[in-house]
Amino acid sequence: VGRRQSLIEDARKEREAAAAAAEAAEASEQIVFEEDDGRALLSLFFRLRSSKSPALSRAFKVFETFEAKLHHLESRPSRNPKDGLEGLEYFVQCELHLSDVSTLVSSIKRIAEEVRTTKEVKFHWFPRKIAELDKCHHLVTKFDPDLDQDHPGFTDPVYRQRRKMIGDIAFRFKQREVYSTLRDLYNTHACSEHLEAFRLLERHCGYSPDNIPQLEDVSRFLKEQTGFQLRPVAGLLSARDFLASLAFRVFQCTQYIRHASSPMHSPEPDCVHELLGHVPMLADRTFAQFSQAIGLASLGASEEDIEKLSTMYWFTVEFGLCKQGGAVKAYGAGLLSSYGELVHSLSDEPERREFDPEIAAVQPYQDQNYQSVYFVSESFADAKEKLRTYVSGIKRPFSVRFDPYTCSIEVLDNP
Ligand code: HBI
Ligand code: NLE
Ligand code: FE
Repeated sequence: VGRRQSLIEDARKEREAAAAAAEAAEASEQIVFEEDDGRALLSLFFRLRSSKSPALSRAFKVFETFEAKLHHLESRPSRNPKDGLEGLEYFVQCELHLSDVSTLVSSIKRIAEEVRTTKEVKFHWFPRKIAELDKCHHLVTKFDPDLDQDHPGFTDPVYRQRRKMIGDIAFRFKQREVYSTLRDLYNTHACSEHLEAFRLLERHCGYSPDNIPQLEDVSRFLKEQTGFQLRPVAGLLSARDFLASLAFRVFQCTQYIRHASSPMHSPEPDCVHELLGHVPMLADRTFAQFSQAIGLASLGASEEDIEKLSTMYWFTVEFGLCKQGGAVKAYGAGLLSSYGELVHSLSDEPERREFDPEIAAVQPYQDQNYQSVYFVSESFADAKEKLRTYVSGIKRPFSVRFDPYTCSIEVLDNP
C-alpha cells in the first residue's frame, strides 16, 4: 500500500509540475535574469493592432525613455488575431534598471491593447552572498516603539531613547546623515575628478546612504581604475610607514567610524574619510601618480625630509584645493570627508595660497581642528610637475624606481 501511495503521489507531483510548466510557458513577461547591480534583463511579448499605427513608435519611445538597451527584437504575424484584426506580435529582450521594470511594463500595457497577460512571473532579487545582505533594506517594519502606538514602550521616552540608541548602532548611527550631507555638498564643492569617480562608486561599488561597502570590493574597483589597492589598518601609522605604502600604490584604510556626537568633523581618519575622501581621488590617474610619487620620495629619506613630505601630503592629498573652470574646488580627502571643513575651506574665513611645494612642505599645521591655511593648485598635472621638481631636490645616496611588473622597488646607486 505504501508503494502504491507513493506512486500516486509521484503521479500527482508530475501533473502539478506539468501544469506549472504550461502556466510558465504562457507567461507573457518574465524577468529572466537579474544582475547584482540592479539591472534586469527583461523579455516581453506584446501585440499591436497594426504595424502601421503610431503604436509601434510609441512602444519604442517607452524603451527609449527608460534607456532600455535592446538585445533582441522580433516581430511575427499574430497567430490569434482577435476580431479578425490583423496584427503583429513583438518579442523584445532588453536590459534596463531593475527599478524601472514595472513602470516600463505598465507603460507598454497602456499602448499595446492586446498585451497577453496570462500571468506575470517575477523573480525578486535575493542576496546570494553574505556581503549582499548589505543591499537589503534595514527598515524596522513593525513593533518600532517610536512608530507603533500600541507598543508598551510608546509612552516611555526614556525607554524609546534607549531603544533608539541600540537600534542606531545596528543602523550605523548618523551614517545616512554624513553621507547625504557630503554628497549634496560635492556638487558645488568637490573637484570634477571626485564627482566622476563618486558616480562610478555609487553605480558599481555599493556606495549609498545605507551601506558601507566592503573594503575588498572597493579595492578591486580601484585596482581596475589606477592600480591602487586598499589594505586594512587599525589606526594612525608613523608617517614613514604610511607614506612607504603609497610607493606601491597601496593605501592603508582604517575600518571604524567616527563618534556619532561629531558627524561633521573627526580629527582622525575613519572609514568615512577613507571611502568618501580618499578612494574617489585615488581613482584618478594623475592623482594616483601624484600620490605614488610622494611615497617613492619618502623611501629611505631622512627624518627631516619625511617631516617635509608628510607636511606636503597634508596640504595636498588631505587638504588641497584646486582651480577648476574659474572656481576653487576641494580635492583633499580631509575636506571631502568633513562637511564642516568642506564648507569652511571655501568660505572667506581661511587664507588661501598658491601651491608651492617648497612652502607647503614647511607650513606649520595642527591636526585637531579646521585648517586656517590652504594651498590652491592650478591642476593636478601642475601639482604633479611641481612635486617632481621638489622631489628631485631631495638628497638621497640612491634613487628608486617602481617596477610595475614585479610590484617591487628597484634601487639604483647614484653615480
Ligand atoms: N596613518 N592610517 C594612517 N592614515 C593616515 O592618513 C596617516 C597615517 N599616518 C601618518 C599620516 N597619515 C600623516 O602623517 C600624513 O601626513 C603622512
Ligand atoms: N577631518 C577629517 C574628517 O572629518 O573626515 C579627517 C582628517 C583625517 C586626517
Ligand atoms: Fe587621510
